[in-house]
Amino acid sequence: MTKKSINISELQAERKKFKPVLPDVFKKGVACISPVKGKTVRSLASVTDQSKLKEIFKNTYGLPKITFRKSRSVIVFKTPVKVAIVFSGGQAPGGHNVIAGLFDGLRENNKKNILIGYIGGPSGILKNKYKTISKEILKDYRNTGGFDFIQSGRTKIETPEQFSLLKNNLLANKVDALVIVGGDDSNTNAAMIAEYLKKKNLDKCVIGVPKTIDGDLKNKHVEISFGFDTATKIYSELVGNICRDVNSARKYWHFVRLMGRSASHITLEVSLKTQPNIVLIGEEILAKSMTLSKVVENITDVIVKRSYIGKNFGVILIPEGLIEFIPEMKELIVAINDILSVSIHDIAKLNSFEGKENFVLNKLPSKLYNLIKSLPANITSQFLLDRDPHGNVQLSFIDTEKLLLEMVHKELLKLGEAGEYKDKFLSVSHFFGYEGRCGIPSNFDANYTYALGYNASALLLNGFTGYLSSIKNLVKPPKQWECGGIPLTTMMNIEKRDGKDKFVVQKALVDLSGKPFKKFVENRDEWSMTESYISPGPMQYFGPKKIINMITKTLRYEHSKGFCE
Ligand code: FBP
Repeated sequence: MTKKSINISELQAERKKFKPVLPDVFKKGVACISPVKGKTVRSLASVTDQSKLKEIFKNTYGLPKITFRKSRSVIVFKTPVKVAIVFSGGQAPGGHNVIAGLFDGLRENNKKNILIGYIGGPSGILKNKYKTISKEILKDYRNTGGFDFIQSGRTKIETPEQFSLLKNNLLANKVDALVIVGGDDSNTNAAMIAEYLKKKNLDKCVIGVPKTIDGDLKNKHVEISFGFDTATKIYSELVGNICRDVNSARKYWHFVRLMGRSASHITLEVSLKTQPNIVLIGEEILAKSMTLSKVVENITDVIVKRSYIGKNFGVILIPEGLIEFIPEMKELIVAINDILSVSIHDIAKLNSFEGKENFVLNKLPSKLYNLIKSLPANITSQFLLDRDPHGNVQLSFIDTEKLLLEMVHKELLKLGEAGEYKDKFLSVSHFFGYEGRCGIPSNFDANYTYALGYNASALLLNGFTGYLSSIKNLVKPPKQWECGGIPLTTMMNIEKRDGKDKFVVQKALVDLSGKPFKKFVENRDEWSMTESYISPGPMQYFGPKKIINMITKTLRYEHSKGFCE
């Protein structure tokens, strides 16, 4: 019986023929490279935190940076290896190409090398649910979006029992190396697993791969996480279309919330590409310690000013993580988190959601109680929904765009003479999130993810553990990309989680002194009053190189020598 292949569109069928470009260093395969060990990489943590970090990661702290160079001698890895890959966290375009790159790197080296994929994220490791990956079944997934080949999940491996189960399952399956594809939390987990296995004297490698559409897994060693490029191209197309619609009909204000659980990178990139009227950047709001009512006041201000000149329309972009950047709202979320974790058993005994809500609200200090009560009732409930396994509030379920819209509306009604804005302020709200996570990867992401997977095979075949697969020089064509590994522990710092200090891979927020943000600031006043909209159109896979190989403005500006050329 022949294996049923998956349903694919005409575009995907064509896209299957795309051959990702490998960096030149891998021209002759994984066998013809040599890993050059650099100096020990300085950790991003503070000096005091470094000694604590050293205590926790006794076996994997202080490793050198690895850079791969072409080598004349051929290293043959004779003993076949068995490698497992797992997706962890939210989907991001290009995940399947990480598998493809890893698979090809392993197989080109030794036909007997085996790759398995744990199903459904880290819980697949614990349940020992996996599939063996063959060239045949992989072929329909090359250059496709989504994580559906092996799926993903958010289970966090943290208890001693879970670590022991993971170890036993890796041993039972004779897995030599584990590749964890994830964001900051998942790579924190990868670092813990690498340390744990080393401590147990097991010769097993753990390699992380930087994934997240949010673009917040970045630092001086990681230029960007995969998926950000494609997701922002998709959102920019949608926002650009809305801008054009707004400019055509001239009757609505569109409030658009964009994904990005913490950092506002997605919103910043989309705004640079589409030039809407109002853009909120969470990091700036935090730096200016703005209250929710100040944010509302600022938006209202622009709406009124535009209204004076007859422009009762516009587009406003809101980052998903905004709420946590408004100090008083953050305080509220932290207080709710604390109540939820301290009173977990009491809350579990309550049957209705209403009962739980009242229980939590009544435990809040009066200032925070009044704040939450000032929000629309349906939004209040969203603050109490379950936290994710990493203790984060699930911001994708908080309708910030509706919250702001309602508050702005109220403000306008107060301002206008008897119902002046009643007919003038017509609004529409949108949330663009899940729409961007599984798109067919852009050329950049297809190449980048393939290279990340291939590079991971080079790291683990050379016996490295506790490293993040790292590809740099991304503003250059893929052939010139630099490949190697960065110790995971160097990317960690201390953060408060569930009320406790935890070592986690540091999240990168929008840098307010960085070039992308400065470029935005330079232009936003003009964008607010004019219709400077740009409609970038759909992402292109075929056509002029300039268009199909376009990288994000964020990456381009961050690595430009002058000011944002
Ligand atoms: P990762 O950081 O795991 O890549 O996920 C990011 C993200 O897409 C956020 O932008 C969003 O808030 C969240 O996932 C939604 O999570 P879920 O898929 O669990 O609803």
